[in-house]
Amino acid sequence: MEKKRKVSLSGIQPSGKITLGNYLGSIKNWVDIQDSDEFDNRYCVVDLHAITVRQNPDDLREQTYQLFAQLLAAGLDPDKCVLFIQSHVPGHPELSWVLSCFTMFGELSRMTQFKDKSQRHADNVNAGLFTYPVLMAADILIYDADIVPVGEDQRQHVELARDIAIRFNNRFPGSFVVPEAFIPKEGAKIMSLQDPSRKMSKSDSNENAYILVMDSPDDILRKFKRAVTDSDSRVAFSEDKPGVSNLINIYSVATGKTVAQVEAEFEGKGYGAFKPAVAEAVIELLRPLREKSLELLKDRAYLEDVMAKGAQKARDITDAKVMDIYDRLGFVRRR
Ligand code: ATP
Ligand code: LTN
Repeated sequence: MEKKRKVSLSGIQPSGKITLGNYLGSIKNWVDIQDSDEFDNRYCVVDLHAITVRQNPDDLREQTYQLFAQLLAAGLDPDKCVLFIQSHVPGHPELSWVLSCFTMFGELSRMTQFKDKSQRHADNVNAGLFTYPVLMAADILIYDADIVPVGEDQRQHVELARDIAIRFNNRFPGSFVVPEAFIPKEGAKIMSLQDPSRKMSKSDSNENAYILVMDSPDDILRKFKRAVTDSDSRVAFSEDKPGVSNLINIYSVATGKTVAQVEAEFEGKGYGAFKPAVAEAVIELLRPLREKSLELLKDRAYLEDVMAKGAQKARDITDAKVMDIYDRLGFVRRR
């Protein structure tokens, strides 16, 4: 009998335009995991999560198309992975309700993303923002995912998904696989170019703080030239030089060189040479992605076709899982 492969699942919100941080911290790893051929892969655009903060409907729809095109352009292959839009698969919110009855108020209150976002959106601390991690747990557990490739900031949410799975399994043994976060060593936390103590975030109000995957080469060069660095001009990785360390990290991931190699390459050369080199490496890294995305976006019918096929594959898996969980809970079977 063919051995069952382990499952990798992840999601990304269409809450804006994606940054270099999103690409290096998550999407690039999804593609690497897919290409390693060791896992069954499921990746989704989590539009249900995006409405926990107010979205303009036209923008949300457009951002969803754009993000979907970028995932394909980055190398996700619909023949090798199940790629879909979360709202096309009703099993996710169905399971989310069930899991919310196995999640404690206190657990959700401790989530740092909730605390953070409820401060940033103080006028709209809605229940969805609070139960966001439960829907994320449903995204993960419904596929019996073994690994969840995400950036460092999502570790706490994956831990909660584990706790929920363990609690459910204690009452109904063997219901869910207990997942693990899969966080890359490099690229897991790309920092803001304007304030290297904060992560690069697409919702930053200062557009010089982030590089977008769709930024033009001129914009990328300009933003790196303006990046905040430190008072001396040595290209060296150290805790007291967070600005230049972030640039070294980016250059290292973009070129595949080690930190030591990067330091050696720019020994005695200073930021004047280093910043344009980082920009150049990132421009070349993102160029194929940007060009392919623009091409894919011209053919909406093709994108919609890929979305529909992905959703169908996802529903085949999730409908059966929801039935199994409903049976365990004691619900009368629907026909
Ligand atoms: P927002 O700014 O709207 O909160 P975001 O930029 O944090 O959004 P998400 O959609 O929440 O993006 O995250 C998508 C994925 O990208 C997650 O796996 C997350 O861990 C990863 N990620 C986000 N920002 C970074 C970053 N600066 N460095 C590395 N990974 C990141
Ligand atoms: N919370 C994540 C997005 C997300 C996710 C998921 C990631 C939603 N569902 C399931 C991994 C697995 C974020 O904000 N980046």
